[in-house]
Amino acid sequence: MAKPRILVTRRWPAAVEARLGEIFDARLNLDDKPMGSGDFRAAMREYDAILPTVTDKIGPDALEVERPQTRILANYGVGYSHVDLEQVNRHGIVLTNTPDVLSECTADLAMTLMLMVARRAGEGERELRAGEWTGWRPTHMVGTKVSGKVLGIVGYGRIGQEMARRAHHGFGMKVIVFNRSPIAPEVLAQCNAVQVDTLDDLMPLCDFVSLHCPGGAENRHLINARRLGMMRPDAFLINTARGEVVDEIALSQALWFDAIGGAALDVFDGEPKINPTLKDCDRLVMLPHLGSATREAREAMGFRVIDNLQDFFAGRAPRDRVN
Ligand code: 8YV
Repeated sequence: MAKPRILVTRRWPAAVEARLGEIFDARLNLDDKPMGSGDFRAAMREYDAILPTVTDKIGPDALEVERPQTRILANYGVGYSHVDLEQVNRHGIVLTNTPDVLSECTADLAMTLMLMVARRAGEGERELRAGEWTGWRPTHMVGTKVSGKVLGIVGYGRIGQEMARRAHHGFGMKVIVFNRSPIAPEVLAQCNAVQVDTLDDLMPLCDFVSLHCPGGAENRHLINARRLGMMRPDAFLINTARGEVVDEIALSQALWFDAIGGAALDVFDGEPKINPTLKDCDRLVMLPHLGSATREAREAMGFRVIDNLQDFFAGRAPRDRVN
């Protein structure tokens, strides 16, 4: 039987690419550039499976193909708000993602951001490298203590729970949770967490608010001017979820006017373009979407995609099917 033809839209870790080449008739995008909708439509006519990432905007244009050859989109990543699910379903295409394998690393990065913004690590490194450090003094670059503070977690899925574990067991933080559906008491009890009914209940209670919910239309600007206004003036916002969850203009205004203590972002609306209003903000840490960027997570994500494809082409239900 002929091997399934698959298109990998970006470069992946070498070990995963090698394995893909053994199992499938794999075409790698050697340019490693994001695909446009025209290229995506052409690929839909040609490949049995496409393996996209967050940089492939798979909207209605990209999917406007009569009777596509593609039967499965095996996304490299857990979030899939870049895929138009309605159109994918209309074509009867299966969509899978890669949960679990990146949860720890993404939570590690959210902790990194929380510590960086509270302890002014980015500012400190910039000052030192610029040769502007004049030496130790009691009032130099004084930040905010993290240990023992109140952390609000928005979205208590796998990554949110990993964040809670680190914050509670490692840093003695008190964890408050907002999640659309109720979380089982035994799961909350693992971190002595308390679930509140609404996001409005959570915002004013926290020293840190960390976002771990999905992106997409439903959560667009969940953190808006009104909710930023509910935060304590010394509180910090952390986003490792999706850029669109935060109204970035409202956030830059909150930072300019000292309405909140600071923010740390790993994801941006319309990334890799950065809203210019953010670039001028002090007390803002920005990283280039590094949540899952460890050797371990990126390899595990790739092998998880392979598991899903092997199940699919063997006629079994892929474990990470999302539609
Ligand atoms: C991925 C992510 O690396 O998995 C996700 O949802 O945000 C990232 O960590 C990226 O999306 C690649 O598709």
